[in-house]
Amino acid sequence: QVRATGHSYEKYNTWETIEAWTQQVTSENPDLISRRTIGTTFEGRAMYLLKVGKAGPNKPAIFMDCGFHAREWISPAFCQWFVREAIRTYGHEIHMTELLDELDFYVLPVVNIDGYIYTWTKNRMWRKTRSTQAGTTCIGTDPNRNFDAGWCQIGASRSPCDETYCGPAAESERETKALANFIRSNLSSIKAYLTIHSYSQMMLYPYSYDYKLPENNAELNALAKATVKELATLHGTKYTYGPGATTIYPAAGGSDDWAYDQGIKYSFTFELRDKGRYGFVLPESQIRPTCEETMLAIKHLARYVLEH
Ligand code: ING
Ligand code: ZN
Repeated sequence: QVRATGHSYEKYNTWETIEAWTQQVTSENPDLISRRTIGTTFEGRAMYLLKVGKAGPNKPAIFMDCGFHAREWISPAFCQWFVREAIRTYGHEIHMTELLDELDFYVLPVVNIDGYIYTWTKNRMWRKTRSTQAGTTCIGTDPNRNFDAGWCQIGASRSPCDETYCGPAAESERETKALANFIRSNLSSIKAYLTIHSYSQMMLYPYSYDYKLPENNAELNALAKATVKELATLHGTKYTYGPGATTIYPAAGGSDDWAYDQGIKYSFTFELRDKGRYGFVLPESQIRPTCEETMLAIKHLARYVLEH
């Protein structure tokens, strides 16, 4: 099943191929894309972050990451698709042109690179990082239980062998530390935080670590409602939306809650297709329709953020 090389937007790509793609897409589009390394993974791989937008002074930014959980392959596929659509339509489609003229998108194509590779080589259903620690033979922390937002208080496990292990401390993972450090360093520009997961077809906003509602709950609810309505216009795909704790399940340590509490008032988790028929093993034939409809959602959201 593993292809030696050859990137395709309509196939799932290996990390090796995605890494080469980050280099190529950057060198071929220097006026729109720059690449930097924000850290390294537990196994020592570089974490690449793409900045997508037309250069300009003091631009606001939207941060989007993919590939928190190793087995959610449609997520990295979407980040790649987003970058392709940005470069393909800039200067041709007025909405994308305006977005990239006025905003920068920070795109982190795969957060949990070590885990992603493990799903290609050893276990397709792996979720966590691949970090080890003294005192246990169990491997990995759930990166979406590892942020400093009600850390490990609910919907997370303190047992290293569990799928929702919160880690020995908040930001114990090199991957979550790198992401959090980047966001902390760029808080003045980052207006929205988006994190792409699968599956369930949901658009979630804070909080997940508590049943309390965010201060701008009414606004986030209206924005989510309009965004999922836009998404459905293409193929009729239905999303539910709402605060994480009551819409999916209570879970502490998530990146969206943490980003929100850092002051990023538009913070969302997307759970892409499907609703369980294929689950994490979404067929490659669904990459295109899933990414196309998700593009509508992200563009709608970005436009809203730009105007508010
Ligand atoms: N779902 C998310 C998870 O990490 C989530 C749901 C979102 C939890 C936001 C906490 C905060 O469990 C998937 N599919 O990973
Ligand atoms: Zn996930």
